Amino acid sequence: MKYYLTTPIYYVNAAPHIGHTYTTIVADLIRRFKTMQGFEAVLTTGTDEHGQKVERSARAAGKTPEEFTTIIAAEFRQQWEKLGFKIDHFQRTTSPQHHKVVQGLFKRCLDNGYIYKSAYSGQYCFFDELYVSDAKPGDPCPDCGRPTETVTEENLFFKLSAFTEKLVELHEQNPDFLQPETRRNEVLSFLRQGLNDLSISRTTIKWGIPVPGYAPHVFYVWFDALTTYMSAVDGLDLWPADLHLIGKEIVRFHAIYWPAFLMAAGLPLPKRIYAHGWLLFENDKMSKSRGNIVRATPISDVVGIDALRYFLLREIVFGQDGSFSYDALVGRYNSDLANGLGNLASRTLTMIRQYRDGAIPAPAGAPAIAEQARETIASVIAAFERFEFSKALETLWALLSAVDKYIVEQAPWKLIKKPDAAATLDATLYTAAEVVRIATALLAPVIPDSTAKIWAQLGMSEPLESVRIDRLAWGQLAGGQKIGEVAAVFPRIDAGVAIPKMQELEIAETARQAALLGKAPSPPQDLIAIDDFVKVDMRVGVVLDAQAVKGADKLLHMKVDIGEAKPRSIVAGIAEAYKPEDLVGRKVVIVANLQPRKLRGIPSEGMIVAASVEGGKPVLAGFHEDIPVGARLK
Ligand code: ME8
Repeated sequence: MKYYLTTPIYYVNAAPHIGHTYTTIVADLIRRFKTMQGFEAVLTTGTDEHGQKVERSARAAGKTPEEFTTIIAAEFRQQWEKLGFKIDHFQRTTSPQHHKVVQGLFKRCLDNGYIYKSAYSGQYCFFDELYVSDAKPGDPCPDCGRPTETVTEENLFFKLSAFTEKLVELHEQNPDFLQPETRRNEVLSFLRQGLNDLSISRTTIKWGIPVPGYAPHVFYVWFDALTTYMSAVDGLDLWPADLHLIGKEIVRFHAIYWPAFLMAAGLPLPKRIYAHGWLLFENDKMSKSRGNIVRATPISDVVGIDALRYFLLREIVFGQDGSFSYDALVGRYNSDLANGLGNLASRTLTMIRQYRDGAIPAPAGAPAIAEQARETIASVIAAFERFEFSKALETLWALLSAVDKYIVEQAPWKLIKKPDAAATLDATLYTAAEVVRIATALLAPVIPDSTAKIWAQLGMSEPLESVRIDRLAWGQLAGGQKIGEVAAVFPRIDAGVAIPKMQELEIAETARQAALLGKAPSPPQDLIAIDDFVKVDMRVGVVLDAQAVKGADKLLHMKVDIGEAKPRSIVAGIAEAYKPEDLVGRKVVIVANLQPRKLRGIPSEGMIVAASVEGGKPVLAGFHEDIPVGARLK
């Protein structure tokens, strides 16, 4: 039985970052999981290479669109290879075979009467030579900020409006077609407002697939891009896809346009679309413009791809937005992988080596643990099926904790000293080893490299990838099996060393990718180390008294209590923004370890912290919640 799944095909006007990696990790996980369930699982990803923006990026890089797209497509492909993803088809929209399939799909829609010619009016930025979709007359160009102008050209239109009812029916009758539920509700409420027809060609753009019989029209990006899912497996009997994995911002294209195109062409629809949330970086949305994008390879170079895979899948509830941070990544790794699974595996195997000469004892297990393991197998598989990865991992770790506790209670190191406790010791070691085996098999789709190592240490002869996860049962670990060499699979990570290293590699990787895109690297920021920051002693203070300073319009002289024996005398240039009487009793922030100086003859023993914009008045820093005087800012 086949299981065909896809990721979005990524735009080549940016190089791969952790957001693209996130979707691809999940796709790789599902592919591995389905394979372990006995499916012939096939994964397609690729690159979206046409359109005006790509044409412009190529020009900016001093390359032809062909040269430019080839470089960036190769970059995506190499990254996925380096990260160990099992990709079956990497489809580029510039491949001639893809062109043929797009043109074929168009022909079917045309023959079925769903295509017509009409005038298209849209907002256009002449400076950037770019159509700005969803803009109104006069709206600024999102790239350069110049006002857009309305232009009219003849386009080919797709009769999307004819599919409103059918699409409502599709989503109403198949709640699984689009998940999670929130996305489905959004799409249904959008559909119920009715759909407009869709322009699917352009004559102003050169870099695209020619519309057959309508030169000089080329396909507008989405008709071209979505068809990749079919063109990648053309003639392989894999359509319809079982799953399209996407990010939530492209739901409309996948859950409305794509099924409508396929309905118009009389072709089967994909079975399921799952739209996940966004990855935020330290609580801010990752985006190119914010410059807060992180790349996966510097992380995998330092802590390994499995650390990143585990973190993203455990920390983020799949479907919702979630944050990435280096601290959280290292924290999760140390607590769950190094101390959790890694420690359990090495402790168990070391005891088998020491107490039983490296041979797994005969099957006999603690009934309570065996029962929990049986339930865990069922619920982890069910959670994977529902794409509830964090829940699956949480359930599995509950089993690992139960075994840890069980080992401590049984205390094999004491049992070994009691001649009549041999059977109990055997049962204890078997129970622990069997849980390690089961956990390793269940985790293989999530952390394939590390589980393969643990599998080898357990002495298993069957390759891990060929284990049938759906036939996993308690008691399959063979007694007498000789374990392999024991080594730590998840050595503890020192955050103080690993995080700066990842950040350093990230800077180098950003520069390398910028060069690839033909962009000048952004000027290096003057970053300070945490040690520099902690030198600044900032304290919460309360203003006890404030007076104007004679002959100085801007200055106020304050007495500020910062929790010391004597209030500080502070002179600050805030008189234009604050009246002295309004300041008394107010909590403020003071830099307490500045060298004292005199202003207009008055000693100033610190600085009051305020923010201002160029030419604007200062605004004092303060707090929404109460905080005692003297508290230090960190
Ligand atoms: O939209 N968090 O390509 P794209 C989570 N070419 N996922 C993210 C992410 C983030 N911060 N950033 C990117 C396109 N992604 C079109 C798709 S499909 C026929 C055409 C992932 O390069 C996520 O899967 O902008 C998102 O949908 C996709 O990358 C967008 O990639």
